[in-house]
Amino acid sequence: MDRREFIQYSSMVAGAALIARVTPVEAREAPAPMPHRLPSRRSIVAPGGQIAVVTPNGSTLPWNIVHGVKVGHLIAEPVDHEFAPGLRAECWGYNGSTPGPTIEAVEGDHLRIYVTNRLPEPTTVHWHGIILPNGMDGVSGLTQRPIPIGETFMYEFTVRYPGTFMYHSHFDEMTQIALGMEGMFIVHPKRPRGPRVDRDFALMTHEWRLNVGARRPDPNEMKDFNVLTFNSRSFPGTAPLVVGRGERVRIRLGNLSPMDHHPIHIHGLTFTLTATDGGYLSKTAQIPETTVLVATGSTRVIEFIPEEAGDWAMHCHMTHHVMTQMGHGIPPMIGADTHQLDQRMKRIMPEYMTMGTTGMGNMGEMEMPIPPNSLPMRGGKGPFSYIDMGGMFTILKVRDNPDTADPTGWYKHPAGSIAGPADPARMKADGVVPPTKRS
Ligand SMILES: [Cu+2]
Repeated sequence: MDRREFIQYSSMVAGAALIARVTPVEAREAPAPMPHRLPSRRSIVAPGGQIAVVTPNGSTLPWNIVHGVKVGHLIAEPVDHEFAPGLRAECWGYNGSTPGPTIEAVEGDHLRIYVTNRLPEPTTVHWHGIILPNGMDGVSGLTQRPIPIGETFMYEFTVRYPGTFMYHSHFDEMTQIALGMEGMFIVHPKRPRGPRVDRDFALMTHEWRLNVGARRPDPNEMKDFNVLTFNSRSFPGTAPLVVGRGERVRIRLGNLSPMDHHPIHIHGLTFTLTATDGGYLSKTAQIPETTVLVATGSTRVIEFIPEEAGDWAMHCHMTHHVMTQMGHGIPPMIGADTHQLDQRMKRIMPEYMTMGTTGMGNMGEMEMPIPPNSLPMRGGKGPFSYIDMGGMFTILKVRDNPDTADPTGWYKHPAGSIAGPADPARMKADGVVPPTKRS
């Protein structure tokens, strides 16, 4: 790194000023979202035509059926994880991923799950929300001794109640959960509850502290999380959810963030809360909402039937949870007079300019000189301009032909249905007087 680069990096990281070479976003193609790993057919996995749960950017734990017992194997291990193109980190997870594979069973199943510990310290697995014999609950020290490094323990229990649950480490929780040791645990009912759904998704919310340029998330962080994720992916690394207009869609949200709840908001529709980790809500208790608060340590299940096709935003509504790494720890510059600073800086760096004095809306699309292995302030490329949100953000793609739609393609809007510049004649006719332009 030469002196000029050093000044640029340190200015940004230390927050002395916001610096950019002014290059429009077109010069640097934003990575396309990951293709959606939808099964080609929606497979039936439980009685009454209940379909398999899809875990965007994730997978499902395979079972071996041995004398009627569903046998699975989780390997707790370090994972070289990609949050989004351009940002990788050394996380911990199960079977090569964080979150680990989604466990999917049917009410009444007898499960035998082996857990092999390939971490550099002991671990356990807690089956969060499942009612089972106490000795299978996975709490280190309280209900079992921790699984030593290199050993395999066996958990065995019957899933007596259906619902949307989770699993996670219960040894050195602060470290192991913060580094990604979590997964969804779904038990389909023997007798379907409510109307059949056409799509069923599982999304886990999480928050991480990954210092800019670092490779290891910091599990000691208590407040200032700078990588926010759905299924451990940050937009534009999140796979979109492709659904059909008029289909009934279920999304199972689980939150094992170290510290925060997440109000998850979906545009273009209203949904109803149909279940929590404690059970199903009766029809009269199913609250219609557009935002559902998912507390840490809980799950929330929502269902909806989208009536408007389009590309709809789905995101945490905490504004700092739709930012990425470089959006944290920067100084407020709005309204600052940086005239003198700019002149002085230009003597040593001719391309220098201060940013952010009129707001920060343009920051994402500027080509900031960011350190290797980091995400820019926010967002990714959209069909009209830069999408100003990143982090815990994904896109619900409502299509008339969801099974053949290109998950990376954008919605084609019918003519005349996009907001655009107002026609002065129309404004005049409507009695809208534009304010006099200030110079
Ligand atoms: Cu959030």
